[in-house]
Amino acid sequence: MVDKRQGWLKYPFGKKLKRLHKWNAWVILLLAITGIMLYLPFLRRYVAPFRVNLKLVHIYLGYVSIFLLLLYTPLLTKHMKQIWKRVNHRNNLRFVLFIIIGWSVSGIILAFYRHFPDVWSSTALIFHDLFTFVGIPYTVYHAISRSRWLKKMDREERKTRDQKKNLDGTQPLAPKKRETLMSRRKFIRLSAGGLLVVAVAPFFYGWLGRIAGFSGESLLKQTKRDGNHMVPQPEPAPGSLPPKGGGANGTFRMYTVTDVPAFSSDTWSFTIDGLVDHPLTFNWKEFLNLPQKVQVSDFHCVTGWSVYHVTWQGVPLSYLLKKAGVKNKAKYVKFYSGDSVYTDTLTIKQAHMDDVMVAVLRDGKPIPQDYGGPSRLIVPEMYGYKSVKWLNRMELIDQPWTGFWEKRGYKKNAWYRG
Ligand SMILES: Nc1nc2c(c(=O)[nH]1)N[C@H]1C(S)=C(S)[C@@H](COP(=O)(O)O)O[C@H]1N2
Ligand SMILES: [Mo]
Repeated sequence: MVDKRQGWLKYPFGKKLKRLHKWNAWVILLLAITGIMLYLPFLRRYVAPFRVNLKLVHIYLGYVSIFLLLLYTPLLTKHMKQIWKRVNHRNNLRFVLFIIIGWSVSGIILAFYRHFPDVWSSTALIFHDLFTFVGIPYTVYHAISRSRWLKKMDREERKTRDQKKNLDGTQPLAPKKRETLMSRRKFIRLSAGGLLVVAVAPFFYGWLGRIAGFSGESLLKQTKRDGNHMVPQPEPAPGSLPPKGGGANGTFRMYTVTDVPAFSSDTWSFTIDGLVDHPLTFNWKEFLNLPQKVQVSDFHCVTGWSVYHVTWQGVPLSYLLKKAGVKNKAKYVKFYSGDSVYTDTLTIKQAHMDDVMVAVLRDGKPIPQDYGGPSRLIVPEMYGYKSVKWLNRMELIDQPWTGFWEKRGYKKNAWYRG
């Protein structure tokens, strides 16, 4: 009988495995490249113009990877049986499957973050990172240790040694002793593994530090490293220290699309201008003398992470708007960052929401320079990209203005649930 099946179905088992292995290698490589580009903090500003599309590509590659996994599933049992006796291969397969399934599950939660509780996506993001920190070095190691040239080197080394021995008239080596002949390959494998661990360790340490909320340096050192020199420091109001929210639960991922700007109370100023009755400029001391409020709120970023019960202290935006006197013509508030690049807007109505403020204290402490200190906008009802860091100017305008991330594809509708 003629086999009428076409393409994939017609392939013999071995060929299917080989094909899947090759495709999987390519997809994982592309996922790694796009994923690392999305992750690395110092690439953020360069990736910004195409970040939204890059993320889409990463997600679609993820679907391809899941599709390959589905094609592989019917072959799994036979494949396992085939390699059962080779412990290394067996463990490799198990580990690779574990990583790919981990990537897939956490990836799907992240891709559909709006449909899951936010705790899911922030947890999924941590696992997605974690699987990457283990999976990528392992894959690279796997590629090196199983590479053709290493196998070839191994074979040639063995051949020459065997030949030598035979010329001497001695017996070929017993299989057990052969192990020692692999020293060169083993050496390369070990050093490759070592180098990989050394290369990834600092990134992992940085990540772990940020996730677990330790950064390998004491709070005192951190404060000293802080490039802002603001005198005096804001006075914590009751409820701010100790934070009435009990202290933030979760960690902020430090995001910036510029170098982190530094400020000093000698030169820092805060301006409200545009369509207002009284344009205002405050120096640091004057700004701190404005009435402040303490508030507890959650903070959500579209990349999947959330921080809960953050206690903020700052000047309510509605107070600033009232003081400057918003003209009837004004429709939007445009926010400027002291990094001179980042901007965003709110409608006048949104800007009057109760919990929108220019924060100066986070959990009772001055906002660190990296996280927008000395003063940042907080819009808890919306995704984090509205919360402009290093905020030092508000302009009242009558024409719409598209903010930094909205210009680059983020949704104009930034409502967290809505
Ligand atoms: N000036 C400035 N403000 C910014 C950003 C930025 O890159 N530059 N990133 C925004 C985004 S997308 C988020 S999620 C939050 C992150 O705040 P964090 O760096 O304190 O975690 O800041 C927002 N404000
Ligand atoms: Mo964000």
